Amino acid sequence: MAVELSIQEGLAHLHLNRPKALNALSFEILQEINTALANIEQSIESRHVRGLIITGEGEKSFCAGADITELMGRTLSQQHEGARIGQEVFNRIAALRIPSVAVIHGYAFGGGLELALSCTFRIATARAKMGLPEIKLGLIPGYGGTQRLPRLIGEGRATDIILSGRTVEANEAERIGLVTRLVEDGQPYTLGVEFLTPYLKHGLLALDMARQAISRGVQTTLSEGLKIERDLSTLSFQTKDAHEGMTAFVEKRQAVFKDH
Ligand code: CO8
Repeated sequence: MAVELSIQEGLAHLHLNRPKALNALSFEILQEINTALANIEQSIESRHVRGLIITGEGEKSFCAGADITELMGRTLSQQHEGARIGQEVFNRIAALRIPSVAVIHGYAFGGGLELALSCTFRIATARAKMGLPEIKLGLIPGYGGTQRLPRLIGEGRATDIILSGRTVEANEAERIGLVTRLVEDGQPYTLGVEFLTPYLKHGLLALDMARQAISRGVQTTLSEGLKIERDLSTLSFQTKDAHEGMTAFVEKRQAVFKDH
């Protein structure tokens, strides 16, 4: 299997293991990710998982994108179906109720960057290089890049990156908000754990509602967004975690959230 899933200490680890092709995403790998996601969703429901870390095998690459050799000679309807599948898999990652992080320690191009864009966070080491080079192949992104990138870094910067197909180095990626944080070189999974840990002490319900308010709000008007915030904020008061959080504050102790 080119996609390895392990679950330990409340964290799911999705590892792309196809280093000979720089972890390029074949359609089989997309299906494997989909199967792993079903497993992760179940583990979230049974409260065994509170965070997801995605890494790629080898020193060189997180993921070099869709498998270009597979994309050639296909019919229009096959390409359309391929894009639908890729978008569906990445939407599934974006919709997880838990925080997720892609650890970019080398290349993240095309579908590889789109995979990272579907995560809640992206961290990168100084060696990371990323971009959406589809334009150089005579193509445009098909797994969410033209939609998620401008929402993350703004239309102007996204247009530059997509229309030039240029490589964005780690420093620039952090400066423009494409990656959440630059981190020292290290074992990718460990880097992911170190990054996610501070978020995981919070209750999943509040984390999910905050993410929903942000992601739904940025896609609408300010007044509509404020209504979404009002509703979700009111809802957050109804949870037992909210009772525990406020009680713990008054009692001057650490809150223990149980995601209910
Ligand atoms: N697909 C297939 N194989 C790949 C890919 C890829 N995306 N990237 C690298 N490889 C393979 C190479 O062919 C090579 O294989 P081999 O050793 O058998 O020749 C091996 O990985 C190592 O690659 P390089 O020797 O090229 O390594 P370098 O360090 O010299 O270069 C690069 C690394 C810069 C990453 C270079 O490999 C490269 O430019 N790769 C392609 C990057 C790219 O264009 N990605 C975007 C692909 S398109 C896409 O993601 C979305 C399309 C829209 C989908 C729509 C759905 C239908």
